[in-house]
Amino acid sequence: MNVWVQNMLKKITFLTAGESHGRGLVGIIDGIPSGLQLSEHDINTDLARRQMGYGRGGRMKIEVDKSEIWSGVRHGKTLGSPISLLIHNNDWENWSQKMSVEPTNEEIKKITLPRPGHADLAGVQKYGYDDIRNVLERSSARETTMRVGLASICRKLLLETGVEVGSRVVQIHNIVDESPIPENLSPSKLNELSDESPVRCINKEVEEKMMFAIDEAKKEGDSVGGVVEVIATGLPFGLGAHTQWDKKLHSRISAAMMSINAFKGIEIGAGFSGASKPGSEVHDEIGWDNEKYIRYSNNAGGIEGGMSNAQPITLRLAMKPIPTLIKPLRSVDIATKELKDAHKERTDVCAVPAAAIIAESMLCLVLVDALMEKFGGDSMDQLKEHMAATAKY
Ligand code: EPS
Repeated sequence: MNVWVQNMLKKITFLTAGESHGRGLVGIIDGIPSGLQLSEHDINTDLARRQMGYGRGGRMKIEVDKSEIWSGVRHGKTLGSPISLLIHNNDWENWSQKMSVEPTNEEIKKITLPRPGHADLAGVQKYGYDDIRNVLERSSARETTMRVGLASICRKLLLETGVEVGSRVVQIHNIVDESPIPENLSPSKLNELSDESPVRCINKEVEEKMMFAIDEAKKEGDSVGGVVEVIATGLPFGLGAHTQWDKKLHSRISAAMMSINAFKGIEIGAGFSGASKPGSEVHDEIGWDNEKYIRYSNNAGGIEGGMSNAQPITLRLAMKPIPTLIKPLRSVDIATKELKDAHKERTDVCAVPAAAIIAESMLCLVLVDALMEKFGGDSMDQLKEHMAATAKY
């Protein structure tokens, strides 16, 4: 790679391809060490989690996302070579003409009414298209399916090194779950609880209100956003570095998170609430328990000076409401310049629960990258030996 190209990932590389209503999704991840046990089932478990959630539209009834491993794994273990995945779109059979690779004689209606908040208008202006479909197919959150697929490989690696990543939904529209994550609940246990909830909220009273808010939005032809919380535990000191802007762990995590469709904000630890407090109330005091350093709080969210500090990493991510509205906003026809309502089609009212899984996935990718950067190793055994020899907790 050109050394002048700054990449927020240092040791692993991944790429996804695929249009929302094309044949399917393709993904490659490179840099995963050899000897990691991996099956299609591992990947499909996370894909199924991403498909859940109250407020999804008709599409998720059509798709049953299953990944095929095309390379990089032999007899159930990674080879250290690029791992490639393929996920078919079931919906493709309904779109084979509209999304045909070859020119088609069928008349395909162009989409000319850009949706405010979507990639539509900026995309057609940028590429010079007269059909918004050429933009919306790739800007669709369908693409995140493959990110979750590839990241599930990272999640497996993390679990083998004692790192767990979990999430929950803490806000949908204006309904907020103020309760903290119960003490001593591991991220995996948190996921078990959240996955049982249609909105991934672990507070039953709030869950009901969140579902009601989604129902109300649906009745109004509207959409709602929300906030997800992501947590990672079991990390050693020193992932990331304070020495350069792109080496800082929180800049790498933030870049990954802000790449998720409709994500508009990130808080690390106390986040924005810290801005209005004095330093004495924000910074986490240091203690010693005769074996290791302890902290009396975790307002830093597990990262100080751009490095992990062996505390849980805690993040909150804000997702805006989905821009496709059944009761559309005002727009302009890009063909005629007439004032008209924006394009509407089948859509989700709320995708916040699914977005929590995508946020977990992006964190898994960044954490594996940072782990490989610090400890290295061509095989899982080497990585674990390096960690056993030098990791401090
Ligand atoms: C999306 C629109 C909907 C969503 C889709 C994202 O799809 P469709 O246009 O086929 O109804 O369901 O999300 C997914 C397909 C997915 O897998 O998450 C959009 O426009 O972003």
